Amino acid sequence: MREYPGDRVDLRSDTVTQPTAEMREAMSLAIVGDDVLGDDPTVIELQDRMTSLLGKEAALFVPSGTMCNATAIRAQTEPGDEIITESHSHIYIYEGGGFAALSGVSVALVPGRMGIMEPADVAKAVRKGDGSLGHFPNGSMVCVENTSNRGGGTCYPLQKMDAIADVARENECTSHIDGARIFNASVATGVDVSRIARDYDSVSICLSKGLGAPVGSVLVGTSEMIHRAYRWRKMFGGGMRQAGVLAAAGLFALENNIDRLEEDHRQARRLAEAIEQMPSFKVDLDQVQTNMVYIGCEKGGADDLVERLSGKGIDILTIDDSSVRAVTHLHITEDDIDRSIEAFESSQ
Ligand code: TLP
Repeated sequence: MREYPGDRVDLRSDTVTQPTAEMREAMSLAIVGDDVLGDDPTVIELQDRMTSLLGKEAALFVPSGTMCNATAIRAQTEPGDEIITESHSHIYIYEGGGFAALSGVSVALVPGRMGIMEPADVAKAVRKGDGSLGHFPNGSMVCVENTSNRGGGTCYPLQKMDAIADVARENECTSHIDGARIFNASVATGVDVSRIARDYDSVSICLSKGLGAPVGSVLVGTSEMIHRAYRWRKMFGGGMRQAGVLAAAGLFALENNIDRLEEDHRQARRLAEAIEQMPSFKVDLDQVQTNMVYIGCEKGGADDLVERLSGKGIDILTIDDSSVRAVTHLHITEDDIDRSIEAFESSQ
């Protein structure tokens, strides 16, 4: 389905999706109020819907995935605490160090294989202030990213999710899922989102990635945590007024765009399998579990590859000097994948 202007194939991210005509119609019909005053019925409906989908007590609509994680961290830690997360997690790599600046916490990094942490490694990384003669920060929150973006769009096996939540609980830590793409994980593994999140205190979910809404994320968790998060959202500048226009896009996305993620996964797999055959590029097919394809190229060659593909109408993203990323989403057609394969082929 190509619903954006131009004929470029934009594989930089699933964040590039534009609202379709039907989604725009739903947005234009939204009944709105003032969400800071708590009376926007469409925002309330979206929060209620997410609460029930995730099997939690309450939810909060926020402008971005980054603010969703930041709010979750601020609401569940104290300055001087430490969060525990995977060494390539979005929270650590791509959120501007917000955990330190906005919450005053340090970070304990856990190694991952394809972005997936082992429960035993998480346990090893938890340090407690008590009993350390005041030496250690207080490890108080475990953050798990599912799917793992830098891991390649990989999914946590359910039993690992459960075991990490157990480790968190045993160590008196709260547990958080950066579930920017938790619906991709659910569709790929066949496990309901509420089951994936069952043992976790909080989950942040993006509507503006594969689900196709233009803006918005939702934080879910206990009523008590959401009550605290509400105040932090305000302080971080994320209190929005007639936000129902955006929430309507989110509701439309939940109604129409979850099952179709399977299509994105299939397209990513097709692209990955074709590129894997090309001698100049490296793709680890084990990593390709959802809508992402990480591609290795020669050292120092990533920018050059991005430029060559760009000249052929294909946009991808540089990750580091020897790797790039392509992400499928609801605007990418079979034909776009054929064009992309040809462009990679002729850019070797
Ligand atoms: N990820 C973006 C970039 O920031 C890298 C992308 O193109 O993939 N958690 C995860 C796992 C994410 O991948 C992202 C966005 C976020 C949080 C933040 O969401 P936004 O962009 O809404 O702040």
